[in-house]
Amino acid sequence: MADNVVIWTLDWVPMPDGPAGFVRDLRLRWACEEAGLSYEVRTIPFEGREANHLDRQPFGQVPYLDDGEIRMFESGACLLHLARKSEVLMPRDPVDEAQALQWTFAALNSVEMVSVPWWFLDMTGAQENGLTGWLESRLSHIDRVLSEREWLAADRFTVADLAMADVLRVGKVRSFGDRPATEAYLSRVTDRPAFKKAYSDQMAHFAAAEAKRAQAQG
Ligand SMILES: N[C@@H](CCC(=O)N[C@@H](CS)C(=O)NCC(=O)O)C(=O)O
Repeated sequence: MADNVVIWTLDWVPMPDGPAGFVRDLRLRWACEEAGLSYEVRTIPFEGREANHLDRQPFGQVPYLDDGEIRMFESGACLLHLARKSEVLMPRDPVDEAQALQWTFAALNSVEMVSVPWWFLDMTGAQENGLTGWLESRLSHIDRVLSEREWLAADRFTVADLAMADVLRVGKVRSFGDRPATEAYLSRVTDRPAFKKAYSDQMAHFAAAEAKRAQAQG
């Protein structure tokens, strides 16, 4: 059993228009980078992903992680697990901790819960998918919050900002409407060295997979 955190992701995703740079293993890489935790990344095959790891992720998705005897799926749950290891991600003060928890769930359950079906339906060409007004409302509320504060909780970066920024930085969502406070927030968060490292590692991982695949296809 590995004594460091193992982050599982796909061995390949379609390039160049696929999700490289946005696969949710990035959240876990980023959290480990922020917290200074040692980790390794392992892969499962993209082909057959619907069925080839259901014992680890019951919906056939990634990411999931190993940490000693602990095996977990759902990026949010994995983030909170990692956040317990480092005050960088999760404040120890109970009031600040409650704020960070609250905003982490807001990212995943109030914003991503709307943004993912919105961009997915938009991508399929649905003209008015009924979610636009809902998303507009969520994004403008967040923009208002971000116009009044630099960080979501504890007056500093926490796991809540990691989750919220990862939800909001999706290209389609980011370019939908004009939200200066959100844009400034995203620049601030994605300028962090830990994000940059996680992002460039994920891009390198999928670029290498693409090159290997192209070579094999010859
Ligand atoms: N709620 C899950 C969502 C996981 C998810 O959507 N994973 C994507 C990659 S970012 C995936 O595995 N997609 C492949 C598929 O659904 O076939 C989480 O946050 O972990």
